[in-house]
Amino acid sequence: MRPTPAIGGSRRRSTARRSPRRPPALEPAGSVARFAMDVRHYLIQSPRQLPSRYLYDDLGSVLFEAICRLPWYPLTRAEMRLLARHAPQILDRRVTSIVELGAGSGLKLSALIRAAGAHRGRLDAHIVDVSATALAGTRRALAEFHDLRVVTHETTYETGLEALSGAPHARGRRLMLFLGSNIGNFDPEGRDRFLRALRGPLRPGDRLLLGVDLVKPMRDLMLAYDDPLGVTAAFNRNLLTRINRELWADFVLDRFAHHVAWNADRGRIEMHLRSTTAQRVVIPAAGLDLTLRKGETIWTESSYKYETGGVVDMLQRAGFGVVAQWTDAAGRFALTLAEAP
Ligand code: AVI
Repeated sequence: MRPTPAIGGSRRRSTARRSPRRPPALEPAGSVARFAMDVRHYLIQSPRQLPSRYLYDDLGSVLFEAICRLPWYPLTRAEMRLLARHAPQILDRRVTSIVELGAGSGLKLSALIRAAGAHRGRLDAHIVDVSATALAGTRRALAEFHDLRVVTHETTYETGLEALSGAPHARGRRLMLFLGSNIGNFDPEGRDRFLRALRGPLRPGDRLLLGVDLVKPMRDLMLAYDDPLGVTAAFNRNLLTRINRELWADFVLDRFAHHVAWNADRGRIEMHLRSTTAQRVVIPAAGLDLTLRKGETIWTESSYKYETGGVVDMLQRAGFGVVAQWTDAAGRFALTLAEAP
């Protein structure tokens, strides 16, 4: 499961509020009532939008795993290679506890542990994810390491971080992992807030490993988010299937096109669903009856891309010192190891 980012600022041509106030969080994240409340809140914004965290129902999570294998989405493979190459430095014997936020399939953590080999010592691993399916997959991926104690936390990052700040911390270094460029799905304000929250439970000497996708030629970015196989389009449109299923809506999928744009001013890829015709959509469980114009879009995700220096700056602003930064040979992706001073 991915992070729970707020939707980013509005598009320039819009007169919309930049960061719509979130609806009150009376319902636990993950409940259908909360989903209904968020769908209502965000779909009546201008421009219309939906929080990207809802892309990851069971099918959405599988589609995302498929995206990670696409030749046009090199991020995951680049990150895996960097993790394997630098594992001995990342995971030396001083690390006694790992916290991974949003582990997905657990394959990255298992690759890191395997590559660290004899350089590592005994470890506890705390995995925080809202998806029970993702946590089960992570447990399976980590089962081969008999000396690893795995504790799963089925909750949001925020609640997981709060729990960890109160938890007793064994001697040794805590290493927090926030990989896959999940940070890219936060708007800049939310990102800075979240990095400060990550810093919160860390003691001096504890570390954060942050995986971030870098700015690259626009053609590569467009292919990564609008792949020729249409997997990303399916991932995007599946959100409408989810709303139909969970909130009894009547979205007709083939009346919405996957639309991707590179917003150079803000340094982000935007994913939208564009209404291909004038149409009415009813979402009974969200109390919505919408009239969409032909060409009107629903903004479903922002994916910010960074320069290596920008990553260092954002970590320093959040109270970290940078220990090391590695990029792949093509300069498309960066892993940054930061430390709480
Ligand atoms: C999870 N997140 C970092 C992915 C990204 O690249 O923003 C989600 C994704 N959206 C479309 N393709 C992949």
